[in-house]
Amino acid sequence: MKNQFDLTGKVALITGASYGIGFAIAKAMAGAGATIVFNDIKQELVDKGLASYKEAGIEAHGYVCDVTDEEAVGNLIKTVTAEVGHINILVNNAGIIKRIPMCEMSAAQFRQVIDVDLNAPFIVAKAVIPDMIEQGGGKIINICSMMSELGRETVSAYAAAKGGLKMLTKNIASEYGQYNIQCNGIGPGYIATPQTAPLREVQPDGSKHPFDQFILAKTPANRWGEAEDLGGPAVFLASAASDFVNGHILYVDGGILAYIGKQP
Ligand code: NAP
Ligand code: GCO
Repeated sequence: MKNQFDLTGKVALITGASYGIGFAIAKAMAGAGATIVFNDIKQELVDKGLASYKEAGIEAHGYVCDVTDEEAVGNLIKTVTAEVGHINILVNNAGIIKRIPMCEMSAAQFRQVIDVDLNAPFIVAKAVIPDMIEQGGGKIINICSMMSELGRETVSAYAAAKGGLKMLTKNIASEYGQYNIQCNGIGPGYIATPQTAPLREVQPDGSKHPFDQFILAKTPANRWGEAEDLGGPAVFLASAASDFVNGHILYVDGGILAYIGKQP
């Protein structure tokens, strides 16, 4: 039987994938046979990423590109298509968070988060879709969040962006499904990466950060996720195994969204 999860011959562009979730997804896709292309905002991060891929035995192609810059993204897609090949899989992974109480947040700070977490996935998706249509199809995976569904103190811009990204996902699926393009989201739970490091810092007295304890209590799996937990779901959504899955958000959260919380 043909392996439905095989990505041999596919080119995958994963944004912001020098480390963290993007890197883990790229590693899983490379394991399934895909050629990996990634970008990051600075040359030093691309170099760091290239070294990590090499260490993992992966021959990745790294480029400097700010995903919020429409012209730079257009040039990136042209360059990748010429140097590596047609992009079959796009993972909109690059993202930022600002944890600031809403009434203390400036409009400029709010816009910056929306720009990276919502406008950029639109910019990159729209840059790859025409060629995917010409190639007969493609896969787009948007990295959403628990905050695509839930709110909490200090993350108004992030929640607005990730909620918007969920709906952009559904809209891309609706608009381009007829061209054999599947656009789905992955909603990671709380994953141990640099982005969440401030929430896991050990306290001066050696105890766990209160937020760390809060997340463990909210997660039936009773642990933080590892970036590697997202590899399998990403390969599924990038492969023929998910050819009739479209506009879906796959939450990979150890059960957070299913759980009312620990009884007192
Ligand atoms: P991370 O460790 O902060 O990595 C994000 C990457 O995106 C970094 O390499 C970052 O570069 C890059 N990036 C930021 N702005 C960019 C831009 N304008 N252009 C190009 N690259 C840019 O984050 P992560 O935890 O791996 O998260 C990856 C994605 O998953 C994000 O979309 C995040 O919101 C989402 N997510 C994370 C969690 C979690 O618990 N960690 C949960 C749900 C969803 P710099 O280092 O220069 O900033
Ligand atoms: C926060 C966290 C979250 C996670 C993630 C959850 O401050 O609440 O950073 O937003 O990063 O997106 O899925």
